Amino acid sequence: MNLEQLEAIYHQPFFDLITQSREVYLAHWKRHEVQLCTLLSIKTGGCSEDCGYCSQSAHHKGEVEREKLLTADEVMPHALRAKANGSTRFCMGAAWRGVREGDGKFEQVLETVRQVNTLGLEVCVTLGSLTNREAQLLKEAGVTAYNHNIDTSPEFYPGIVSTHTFEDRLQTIKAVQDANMAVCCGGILGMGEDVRDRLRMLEVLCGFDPSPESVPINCLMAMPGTPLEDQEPIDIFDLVRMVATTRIAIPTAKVRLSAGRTRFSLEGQALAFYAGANSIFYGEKLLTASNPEENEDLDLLRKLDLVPQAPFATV
Ligand code: SAM
Ligand code: DTB
Ligand code: SF4
Repeated sequence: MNLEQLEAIYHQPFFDLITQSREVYLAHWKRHEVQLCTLLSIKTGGCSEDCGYCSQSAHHKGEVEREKLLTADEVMPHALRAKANGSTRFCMGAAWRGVREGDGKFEQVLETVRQVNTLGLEVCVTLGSLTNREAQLLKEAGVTAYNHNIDTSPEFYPGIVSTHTFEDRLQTIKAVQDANMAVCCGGILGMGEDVRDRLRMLEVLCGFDPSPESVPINCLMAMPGTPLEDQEPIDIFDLVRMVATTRIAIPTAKVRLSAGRTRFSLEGQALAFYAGANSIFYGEKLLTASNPEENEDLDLLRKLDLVPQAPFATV
C-alpha cells in the first residue's frame, strides 16, 4: 500500500476504521490469542549511538547506569522464568551500534542464543547493525526473529538520530531477510512527528519483501535526560488508529503493543486489541523502562477472554 491509500484508511471515521481492521484481523488470526513476549536487556547503557529517545545513549546526560554484557549463565534464569510465566518469545536487547564476527562479545551472545534456544521459546535479539555474515551466524545459533526498528519516516529520522542513517537500518533488515530470520520491525509514536510521518513509516514497512513477521508499535516513554524528555504523550485514539491501519496494511504481521502501555487505561488497551493488536511485552520491565505488572496483564487478558498464543504461531 502506498501513502495515499494508507491515509485514506487512517482518516476514515474511527468506528469504520476499527470495524475494517477487526474484519481483517478475524480473517487471519485466531481471535482470542495474544502473543506474550518477554524482554531482557543483556547489555545496558553506554551506547555510542545518539537516538534521541533512548535512555541508553552515552550522548545523553540522563544515561542509565552501564552494565557489562550478561553471560549465558546470567541470562538463562531470566529465560526460564519468562517461560514459566507463560511467555513464548524471549527477546534480548543490547545497547551498542552493532556486532561483528570474531568479536568476543558477539561470540558470547551466540552462546547465549544457543542455550536459550534449548528452551523451546522463540528467540529474538536486537543487537543493532549486522552484515550478512553476522545474520547467518545468529540464524545458525537459533535466533528466530531479529528486531530492528525503522522507528519513524525516512524524512523525520535524521532529526532523531545522527550517528547512523535510515538507509543503514534498511541494510541490516535486508541482511536479516537474506538469512531467513523473521523480521520484527516497527517504530515509535510521539517523538514530535506528524501522522504523515507515521504513515510513511508504515508505507516503508509495507514495501518489505517478505512482509515483517511482527510490527512493534511503541509509544514514546519520555526518558529523563534525553532530548525528547518533554514530549507530550500521544493520545490513545491515535495509537488505536495506527494499530488498526497497520493491521489492515500488513494482515499477516503480529502487531505488538510495545513500550508505553503503563500510561494507557485497561479500556484503551482493550480497544487496541479489538482493532487488531495481538502481541504484548509481558513482564514488569522493558529494557530500562517499566511495563505493567504481570498480574495486571493476566487480569486484563482474563477480563477480555484472551489467551496466550502458542510459540511459532503463524497466520
Ligand atoms: N540498540 C538496538 C537498536 O537500536 O536497534 C536495540 C535496542 S533499542 C532500545 C530497540 C527499540 O526500542 C528502538 O528501536 C525503539 O523503537 C525502542 N525504544 C527505545 N527507547 C524507547 C523509548 N524511550 N520509548 C519508546 N520506545 C523506545
Ligand atoms: C521494541 O520495538 N520495543 C522494545 C523492543 N523492541 C526491544 C524496547 C522498548 C524499550 C523501551 C524503553 C526502555 O525500556 O528503555
Ligand atoms: Fe543505542 Fe539502540 Fe538506544 Fe539507539 S536505540 S542509543 S542504538 S541502544
